[in-house]
Amino acid sequence: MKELRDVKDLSMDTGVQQMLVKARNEGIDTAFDRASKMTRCGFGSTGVCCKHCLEGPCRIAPGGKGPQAGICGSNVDTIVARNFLVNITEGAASHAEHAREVAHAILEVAEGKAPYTIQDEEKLKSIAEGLGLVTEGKNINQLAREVAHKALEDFQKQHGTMNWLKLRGQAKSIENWEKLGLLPVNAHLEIAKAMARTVMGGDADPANLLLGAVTMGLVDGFAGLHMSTDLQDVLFGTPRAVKAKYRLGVIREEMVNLSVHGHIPLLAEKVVEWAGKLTDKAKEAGAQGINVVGVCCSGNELLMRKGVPVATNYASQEMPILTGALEAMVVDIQCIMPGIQTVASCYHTEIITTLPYAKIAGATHVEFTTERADEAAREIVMRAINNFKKRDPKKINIPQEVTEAYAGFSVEQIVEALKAVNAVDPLKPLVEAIASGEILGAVALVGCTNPRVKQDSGNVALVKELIKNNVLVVATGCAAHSLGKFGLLSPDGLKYAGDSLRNILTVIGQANGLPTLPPALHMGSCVDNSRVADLLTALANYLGVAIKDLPVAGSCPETHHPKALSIGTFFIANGVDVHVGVDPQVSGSALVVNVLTSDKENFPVTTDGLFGGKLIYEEDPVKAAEIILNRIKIKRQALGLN
Ligand code: BF8
Ligand code: SF4
Repeated sequence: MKELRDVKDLSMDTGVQQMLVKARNEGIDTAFDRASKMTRCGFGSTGVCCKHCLEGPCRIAPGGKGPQAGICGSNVDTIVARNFLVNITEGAASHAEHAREVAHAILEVAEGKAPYTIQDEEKLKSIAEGLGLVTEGKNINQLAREVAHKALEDFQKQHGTMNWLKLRGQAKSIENWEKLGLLPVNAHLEIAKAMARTVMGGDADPANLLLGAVTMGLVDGFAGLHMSTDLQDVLFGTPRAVKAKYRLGVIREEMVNLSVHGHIPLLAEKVVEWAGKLTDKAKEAGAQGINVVGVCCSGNELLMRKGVPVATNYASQEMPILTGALEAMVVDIQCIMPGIQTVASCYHTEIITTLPYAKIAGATHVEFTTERADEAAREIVMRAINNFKKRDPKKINIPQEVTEAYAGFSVEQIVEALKAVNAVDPLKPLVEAIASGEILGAVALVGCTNPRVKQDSGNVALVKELIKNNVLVVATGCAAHSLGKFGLLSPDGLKYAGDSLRNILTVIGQANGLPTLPPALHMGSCVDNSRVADLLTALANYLGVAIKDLPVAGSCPETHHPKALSIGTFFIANGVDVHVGVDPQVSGSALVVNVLTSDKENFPVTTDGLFGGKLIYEEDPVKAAEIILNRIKIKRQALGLN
């Protein structure tokens, strides 16, 4: 058995370290300690293990020693490419389901069957127009119904390509995908096709499988990310700048604490609403009120739109329970560790699952449907209130640290902030700063934390290095939470920025009545990487170039989920370099590595050659920043900028 690591090596977050010590003292296993004990499988981690039929598992031995083909004759390139496509499909399916749930909810709202009210009518109208719908003379519900039908068509149509791809894709990117024959028809069809081609006896051409992965990246980007963000903004409002708090210290001893964890805001929003309505019941139970805190991407959704505090990000999702002051954790889907139930069983905390296809054995299940959203949310909040009295005071230990952060930087909010500098031509100051080199380029810090990596360390170190070099940083997902926890979403963090970046952020901030903008702009949850794509599209269109020409990149230093890979594939398809700091499990195939990283000179087919963007795998965040900076400089040169 491997030895447990020092808690200081597991997370940068002192509150998390404090909870890890508590867990060990109480004999409770956490993801961090399970990661220390888990040996990495050499076959799985290089992608060479195939389990696509019962002749296997077949695994290809490295270095040419041992079997070089599976029993069916699949070679290592086919096996690795097939596994990669399965990974991307899992990610895309997660996001497509998310988007479909929201599209379906909008339809129900339009038909008066679900208790939500459309918050951003203007965005609904602009989406409807973008989809080619006639808006004149139609009321909001009629329009919402038609938009929902257009969204649901992206899961049904049999010809052409997805409506949302045409709505949100940049013209030059679409042209390239069409030329390469990569346009997805509908999300469900492509997901089914990917399953069919990766089954035993399906597609055995590694290059073709990798192109299939690109199509799946487009499914993720348009029928996942873009559709989710667009429809969520319609339903819950487009985010505007908010100030909020981060870290485990947001859990309050005197309150009923309820954490919302997962992804789809249909649940999270209703829980917040009902927490507001049931304050009196909490007081009757002896608490001062109800404190909703966010975890992971549901946390991001609530932070962006409502300024709800964030307790923690992915790898440390068990820690809020260990404070002994969390009455309930309500979850929907994606990135929910089953381990939370094991930890909760040692405390009074109730884990509440809500989706029929995402249950956890031992947890309470309160089925959440949009039709009965109010009843379900009320029951969830009441359960939390009823658990308040079951606390064990001896077990309560809440880390005290809290940091402040700004969030809510939708594209609409960014443009509005820029309008304070140039009302007529808002993008001009930004583009000029990039052209002059005052801003070297832009990087989106995205994705996760991973219990195998010292939590937050990669995300924070990489961003410090980038902003020192005057790179504008935007952030999403759990990586944005890392920045929030360590002051990089607050004006304080500007001390790490290079002079010219600091000046520009200060000018824009002051034009908006703030001391300065933070060094990194929080753009939302993982599906809100669509906002990053929208910003790139706006910049590319302004300059009359393709997205691939822009001096920009994406980076996911602490990757953990297949969704991060499918999002990354979407950006590579748009010609954006994507860095991952965790092994993407393809190293067993030189062919797959060469296609994706495009590092080998004169290799016949590369993502860089086809799309203008490539995969960068580097575990050291400082070295990764250097590689990213060099690529940004190359793209600047190609644009004629020095
Ligand atoms: O969709 S950032 S750990 S919670 S996968 Fe998961 Fe990664 Fe967090 Fe959000 Ni995204
Ligand atoms: Fe082995 Fe081929 Fe079956 Fe994979 S599909 S398990 S390589 S026989």
